[in-house]
Amino acid sequence: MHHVDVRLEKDVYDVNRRIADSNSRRFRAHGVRAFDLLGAIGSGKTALIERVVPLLTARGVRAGAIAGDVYGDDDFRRIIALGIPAVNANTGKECHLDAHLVEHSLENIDLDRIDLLFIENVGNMVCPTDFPLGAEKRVVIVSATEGDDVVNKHPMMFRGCDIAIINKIDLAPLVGANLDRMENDIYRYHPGMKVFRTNLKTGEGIDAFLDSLLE
Ligand SMILES: Nc1nc2c(ncn2[C@@H]2O[C@H](COP(=O)(O)OP(=O)(O)O)[C@@H](O)[C@H]2O)c(=O)[nH]1
Ligand SMILES: [Mg+2]
Repeated sequence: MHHVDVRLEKDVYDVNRRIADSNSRRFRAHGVRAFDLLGAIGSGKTALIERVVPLLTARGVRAGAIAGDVYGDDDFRRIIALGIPAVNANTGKECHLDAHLVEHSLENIDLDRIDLLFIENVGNMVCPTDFPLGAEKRVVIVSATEGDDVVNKHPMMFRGCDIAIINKIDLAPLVGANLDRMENDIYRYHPGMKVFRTNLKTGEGIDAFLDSLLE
């Protein structure tokens, strides 16, 4: 029985990987750069999209987004308010997006009308790690209010991502979070990782992040 379970799990990952590769080819065929945004509920994934989209528009980059959530359209509404094309992707009860759901969402977004696609994953620090979506880079956002041990508790998340953001730095003093500890924990799990500290309420730190994202 145990062998069957393990086998099944491997198949699920293999199927996801194949569809992710196909998504990736599709993005490239349309000249779209896709980025997977990961992090806990409330870490600042949607806030990041809200901050970055006007900067992209100013650079002549047309953005679009897939809003991934278990339920509802709260994020979708915030993204639509930015005036960019967006698709709402509800997982129902799954704690992560998968490549197939992204493939399906792409039926409702015209890739020829955008240059860049944000895929906001379901708020979760564990489940999404095993499910690549076909994005060029994975960005993980943690916030000071999650506790400065949050990085240490999630090695797989930081190993699997390309860029890390430590957000809500304005609140660090209020919750007693040691930002240096968070950053050092990131380097321990992922030496050489690109790390940015942001306050998404004010936009502090966002330009440096954006340069790195687009490089
Ligand atoms: N003080 C402060 N609040 C923030 C910051 N970034 C996001 N928030 C707030 O945190 C809450 C959750 O942000 P949201 O982007 O919805 O998180 P998501 O669940 O990861 O998409 C919202 O009320 C944001 O306004 C920040 O840097 N500082
Ligand atoms: Mg959100």
